[in-house]
Amino acid sequence: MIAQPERKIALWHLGVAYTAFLIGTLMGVLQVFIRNDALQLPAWLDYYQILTAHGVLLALIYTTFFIFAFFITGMSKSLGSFGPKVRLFSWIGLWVTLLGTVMATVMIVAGEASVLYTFYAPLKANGFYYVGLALVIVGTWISSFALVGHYMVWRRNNKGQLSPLFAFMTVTTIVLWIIACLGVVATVLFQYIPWAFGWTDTINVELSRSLFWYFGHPLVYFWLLPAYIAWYTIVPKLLGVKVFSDSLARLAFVLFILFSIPVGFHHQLTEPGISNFWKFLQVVLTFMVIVPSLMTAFSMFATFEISGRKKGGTGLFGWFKKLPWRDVRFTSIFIAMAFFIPGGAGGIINASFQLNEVVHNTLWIVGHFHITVGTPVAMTFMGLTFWLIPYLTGRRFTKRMQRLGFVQIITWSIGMLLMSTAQHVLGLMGAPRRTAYSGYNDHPSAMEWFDGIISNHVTMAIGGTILFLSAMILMYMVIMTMFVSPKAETPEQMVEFPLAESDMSNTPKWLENWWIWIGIAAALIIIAYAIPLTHMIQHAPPGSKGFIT
Ligand code: HAS
Ligand code: CU
Repeated sequence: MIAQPERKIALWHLGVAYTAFLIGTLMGVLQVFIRNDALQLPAWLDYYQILTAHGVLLALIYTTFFIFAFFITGMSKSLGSFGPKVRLFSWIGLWVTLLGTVMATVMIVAGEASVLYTFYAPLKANGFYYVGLALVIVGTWISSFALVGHYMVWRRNNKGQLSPLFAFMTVTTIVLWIIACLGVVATVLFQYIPWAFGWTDTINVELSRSLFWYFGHPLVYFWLLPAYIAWYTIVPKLLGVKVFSDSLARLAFVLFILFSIPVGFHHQLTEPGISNFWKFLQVVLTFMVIVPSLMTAFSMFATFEISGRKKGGTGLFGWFKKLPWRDVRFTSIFIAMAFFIPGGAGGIINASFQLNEVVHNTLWIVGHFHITVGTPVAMTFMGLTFWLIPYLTGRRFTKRMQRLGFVQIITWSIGMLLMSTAQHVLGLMGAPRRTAYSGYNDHPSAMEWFDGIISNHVTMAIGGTILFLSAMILMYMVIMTMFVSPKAETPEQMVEFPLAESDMSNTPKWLENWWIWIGIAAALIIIAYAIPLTHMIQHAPPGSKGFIT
């Protein structure tokens, strides 16, 4: 059991995370009903406002607070208790991030920031919305430095040793996060804030988007890597085996530092102002960043197979039956992984220069991110929540809760399957995204397109409703395990932090030489971005004044 102060910090993070989750999922279900014309919003609420709240609260706030709760618990578990400074800075980080969150949320609720979670210029929000976002980033940096400080103390006390896998992966994710944030910090501080407060009249739109996506793509790996940490370090424990390969796992993570940043143009393939050469270069690098995910898939299959064979599974798929399906901590994560197969394949389609023309700005993309961040990542986090909260509160994870857990993950899977399949198909038929009104449903001939069972806005709404139900079950479980479930009294009732053993005897030491990786990453970033960004500044068209929806 980790020390009480860390438990408290982690629980506070989880409390904020699930408050954001509650509001965010409510906004989600409103979303699919409006899309279906089944709901007319009252005059004081607007489609873009709830879409912004949905995106910001789930994709940015829920994830971030959950991730830090997981990191804080895992770092204390694997490296030992935090010193007083690390604790202090973790608290300050929490409060600053929370302050920023509240500011940004108030602005959204007040209708002053209906700019969606990508806050593309020339859509313009109240200046305090951007200040709120900046505080969120600063807060996460403070929390990050606290964790890195904890790691450095450990390294000083354990000279020449490789750090435990959990800590290594946490630091990798933080390094990635800090480098990624530089882009969004630059655009928010030097472009959006002066523009929103009226200190400058116009904004360089293309530059702001490019700096945003410099951050926006690695942002998705900031969500994904904590899920991968669970896949690599928690799943083997649940299966009763060791980590398949410590060095493979570390190498995969290091590759994310190298290749996840110089790829942001794959979100801007349809935009003018960036020449094809730079788009193509970044597409090539995007295909490089697929490699560590394929390595992860390989590792997972190897882990399953080793554990299955150990339990007597024979034949090509015999191991499959031997997996611990009755353990909701495992089954949740397994389903999450399974969703990532089509999710990742969709990503490869998006990244393919020409195919992007077909799917860009359609509901296909919305389908894509609901089966990447919305299931592989979110459902891994749910599977972790089941034991993380009772572990931190010292309460039991009762049989009844475990059964509810199954209901929760199965409803989430069915809801996502219906909703995201409908979104993918509708997208291919041309249904646009990021828009309240498409007009397609009005035209009699177009009606037919959208009448298929899967390609139907009703399917999407049914999926969305099931998802909301599932979210409410999860909220119930969160509240129970946080405040109500009986305290664990016997050792069998105690919930453990299932951390697998990792054999580091063959792991090369250079994998933990951060300066090598940061250096190569910086070089790749400069190659991919220096010239096109300079062009955007030198040959900028007249700036844009800004629009408020
Ligand atoms: Fe993406 C747009 C390309 C991964 C999230 N992506 C988005 C947006 C979001 C998002 C939020 O190139 C929308 C942004 C917006 O609002 O405009 N994406 C990729 C590529 C990958 C990828 C190449 N995306 C993610 C992840 C996300 C995420 C991860 C969140 C966490 N994405 C794009 C592109 C766009 C885009 C374009 C812009 C589109 C446009 O035009 O606007 C890759 O990283 C994917 C690699 C993954 C794999 C899968 C490996 C499989 C594994 C599972 C193994 C399973 C097991 C279980 C072991 C190759 C690891 C076995 C089970 C059995 C049942 C057998
Ligand atoms: Cu991307």
